[in-house]
Amino acid sequence: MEWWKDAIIYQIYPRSFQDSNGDGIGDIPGIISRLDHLQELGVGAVWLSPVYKSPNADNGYDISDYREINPEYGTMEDMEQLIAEAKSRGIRVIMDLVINHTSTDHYWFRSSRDRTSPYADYYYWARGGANGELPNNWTGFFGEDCWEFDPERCEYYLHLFARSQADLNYHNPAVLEEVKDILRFWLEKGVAGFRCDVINLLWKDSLESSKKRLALTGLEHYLSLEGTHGILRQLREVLDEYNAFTVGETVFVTPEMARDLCGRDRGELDMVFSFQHMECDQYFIKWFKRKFRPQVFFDCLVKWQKELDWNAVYLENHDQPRSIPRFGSKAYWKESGKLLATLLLTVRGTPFLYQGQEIGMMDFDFTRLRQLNDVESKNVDKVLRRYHIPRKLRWKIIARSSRDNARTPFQWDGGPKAGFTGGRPWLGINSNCAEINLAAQEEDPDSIWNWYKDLSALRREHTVLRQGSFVPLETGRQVFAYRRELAGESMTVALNFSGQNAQTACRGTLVRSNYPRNGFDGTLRPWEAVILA
Ligand code: TEU
Ligand code: CA
Repeated sequence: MEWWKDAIIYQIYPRSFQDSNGDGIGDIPGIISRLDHLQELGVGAVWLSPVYKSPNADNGYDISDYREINPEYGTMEDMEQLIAEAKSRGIRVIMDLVINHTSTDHYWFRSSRDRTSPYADYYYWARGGANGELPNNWTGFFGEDCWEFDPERCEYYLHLFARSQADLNYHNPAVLEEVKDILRFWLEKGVAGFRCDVINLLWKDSLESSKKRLALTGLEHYLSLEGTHGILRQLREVLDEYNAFTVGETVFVTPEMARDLCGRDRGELDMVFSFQHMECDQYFIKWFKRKFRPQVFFDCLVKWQKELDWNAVYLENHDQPRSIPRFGSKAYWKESGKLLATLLLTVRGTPFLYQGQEIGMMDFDFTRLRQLNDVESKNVDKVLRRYHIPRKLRWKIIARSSRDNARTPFQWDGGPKAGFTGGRPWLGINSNCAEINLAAQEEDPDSIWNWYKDLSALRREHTVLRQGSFVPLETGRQVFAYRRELAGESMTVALNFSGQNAQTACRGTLVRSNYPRNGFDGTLRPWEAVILA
């Protein structure tokens, strides 16, 4: 059995986890000081969002040196110490691998501006039209054009994300060799694997214009193409030398595409992050929100459970708003937080838990754009302004979907700086930290934190919760129920995604409920989660 089928993986957004030196920025020594917290939670691995050298246009997803630690996060010695100290607690370290693009500060890019340099073809360079037209009509992920003119080279370069994130050109085999070396560098240091950023976009088949779309015109020229599969198989050869693990972040992936990316016989990735269940409250892209429909969500989860034998499961990450206000209920904060925990830790697959989720952290309480840091939110504001959308509406659209919702500092205690820093935090701390914080929840046996710890232990105790098959039972308007089965043992989970009582046909001996009760008769209280044997 692969270790990652037994583990819970915890995502750390280093900037917001724990500051150790009072500069207001989370760092690696801060992470080391909190390893006991992760051990208590029973996690088998941590995935670190990027800690490489970066000018932070996109908080580390714009890398300027893959072999250096960004000084604000610490030193290479700190990183080595983190790997060692985590290991001594049975925790593996997974790095974020961002290889679709580099920062325009990377020396590859700087050299690439010179057409005679060995790096000249490391990126997608193209000429525009005679009348100042861009090389093609593609549009980027962050709401801006995806071409930028470089006065030195007198050509445009492609950037699917921010202007300072230039896409690497994998038609040039030297680029892949560079990436392999980077993999070896980190695997030699003892990291267990990689979370591969937008990995299904690597290969662009041509730079031709496409049919105009509402968003992301050009997508069909780079979404999960054969060229990408070839690259992944070559990377796998390096990864296999170290028995390393990979999870791909794969935007717009369908189950069919996912099977080609992480099927056991493919020799590519081990699992992928699907986005489909995160799209149940939106029209096409996240800026067009609609009411969350639980049944659509359940059906989507069931579809993925059926179509893939194994995959990553998640409800939060650093790009998504928090899960309780989104899929749960503010009024039933504690109950719905525990219900979502139950879902995450009892469906089949490897659960990924995002920092703060284990204490039920909520979306930010900012009231104006000025308080945000996210490059995506700022770009989208510019676009909306271009369409003369009034300020109030712009803010409403951005506040609901901004990635900064999940990026506010971790709330360790109820103090004014939440135990995150002694200085001025890089991003505002949620004022609810007086009520929602780890210290308070440690004291309270009935807290979300203790529920996570308890379920994590339950999962370790019962093989059926990790390895058992998934049998869907009910996907109604309120109730999601399923059974896990393994060699005669079985466990049933029933979840009420509503603020009203609900009926389920599930019966059995009560193992857990997020309400105090002795037995179970089929009536679920508001946002109740039960596990039955
Ligand atoms: O995200 C890729 C991605 O397509 C989206 O999640 C995106 O961030 C946005 O929410 C679309 O509306 C990955 C990283 O997770 C993200 O933090 C980076 O900004 C992005 O790639 C570029 O590296
Ligand atoms: Ca710091």
